[in-house]
Parts: sequence; structure tokens; C-alpha cells
Amino acid sequence: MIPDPATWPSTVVGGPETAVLACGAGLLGTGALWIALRSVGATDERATRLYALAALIPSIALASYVAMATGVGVVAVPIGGRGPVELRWARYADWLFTTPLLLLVLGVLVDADRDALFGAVAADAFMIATGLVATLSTVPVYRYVWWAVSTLTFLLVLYFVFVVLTAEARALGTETASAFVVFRTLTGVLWTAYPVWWLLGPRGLAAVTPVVETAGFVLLDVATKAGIGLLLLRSRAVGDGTATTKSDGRPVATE
Ligand code: RET
Repeated sequence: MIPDPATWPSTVVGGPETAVLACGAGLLGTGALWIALRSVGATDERATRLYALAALIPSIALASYVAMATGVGVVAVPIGGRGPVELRWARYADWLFTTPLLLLVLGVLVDADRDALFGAVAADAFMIATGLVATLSTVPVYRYVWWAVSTLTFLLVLYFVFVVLTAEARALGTETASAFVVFRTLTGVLWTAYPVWWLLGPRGLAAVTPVVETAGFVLLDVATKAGIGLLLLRSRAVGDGTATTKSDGRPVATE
């Protein structure tokens, strides 16, 4: 049963959704700063590149969250039979840049073949673009068709991570291969939650209200973006002594 949108809490600026978005901005900003500060002093070129990406990803999201919290880019989409549902497109702009960058992190980590990486990034961008089409469609059945198209493309992205990149990680040796399993699992589990959450949200089955949907995306965004940064800073596979610093800040020798 679809609840009446009139009963949903307000999503306008100053309402509960603004507070949730502001929390997201605070968490992502703190994460970006923390990753940037922790990575100062990295000498290895590959590690520097990875840390820069790891700090850039939550920074882009921070900009998007500030935009959303201040009411930028709010579009009311009249969904057939349900009335207007608000959409903040800055979220999709964020994902359009940050999901390819997350794939790039994984690619740099295992020294991936550029053509394969390019293919995965293209599929990823298509996934977000068609996800936006699903979100903007006003006819319910079209929304599910576009959701399915986006989800099929998502399966391609998962294939790239779980098959192609895993093979590249194995070729780099056991340490990289076992470190990559953690990155791969984080990606597989957390990314899969996005289409499921979309489906449960007000743009799909409407099992949760817009504010709850936003809170869920905040948690997922913080977990994926900060999670990968934390993992990178702790991982020996990154290839820089500063990746595994002791509590007093001194680098631990790598073998
Ligand atoms: C949508 C809805 C349509 C179906 C699919 C989706 C997938 C979204 C994904 C987003 C990942 C975001 C990340 C953000 C980073 O922090 C657009 C929700 C498949 C996988 C990882």
C-alpha cells in the first residue's frame, strides 16, 4: 500500500531532512580532512595518488551535501498516482563523479588494465545516468524499467570488480590479493544496498519516507567514502610505509 505523500514530513530547507543532510556534510567533511591530514608525508607515488583520490571523493560529496542542505537543485517529480516527490539532483551529480573515482581507486590499487577500467567507468556513469532517469520518470512503470536497466549495468560494474580486478590483484601477489578481498567486499555489499534502498524509498515502493531514505543514503555515502579512505590508510598493499603508521605516527617498516 502506498502511503499518502501529504503525511510525509517536510523536505524543505529547515525541515528534518536539512538536519540529516547537514550531518552528512559534517561527517564527510571530517572524513576528507582526516584522510588528507593522515596522508601528509606519503612519499610513494602510487600511495600519494590513492590518498589524493581518497580525500577528493568525500570532498566532492561534501559539496553535494552542502548544496542539498541549502535547497539547491530541488525538483518536484509528479509521480503518477502519488503526487509530487521531491528530488535533489545534487546527489546524482555527486555519484556521477564519486563512483567512477571509487572504481579508479580500486583500479590503481591493483594496477588495472586501462581499457578495462575505462569500460567499467563508462558502465558506472551509465548506471547513474539511467538511475537518474528512473528517478525523474513520472510514469511508475517507466521508473521500474529504468531502475532495471540501471541495475543490469550495475551487475557489469560488479563483474569488473569481482572478476577482472580480482584477477589483476592475484597477479600482484598474495598480499595485494588478500587486501583486495576486503575492498571488494566493502564495494559489493555497500553498493548493492543503493538500488535496494532506492526501491524501498519514496521513489520506488515508498516503504520509507523521504527523510528516512535520505538518512540511509547518508549512512551509505559515509560508509563507502570514508570506509575506502580508512582501508587505504591502513592497508599495506598501498605500498607506502606511511600507510601503516604506529599510534605515535611513526611509519612501520614494510617488508
Ligand atoms: C540507483 C537507482 C537505480 C538503480 C541503481 C542505482 C545504483 C546506485 C549506486 C550508487 C552508488 C553510490 C556510491 C556512492 C559513493 O559514495 C541510482 C540508486 C543500480 C550503486 C558508491
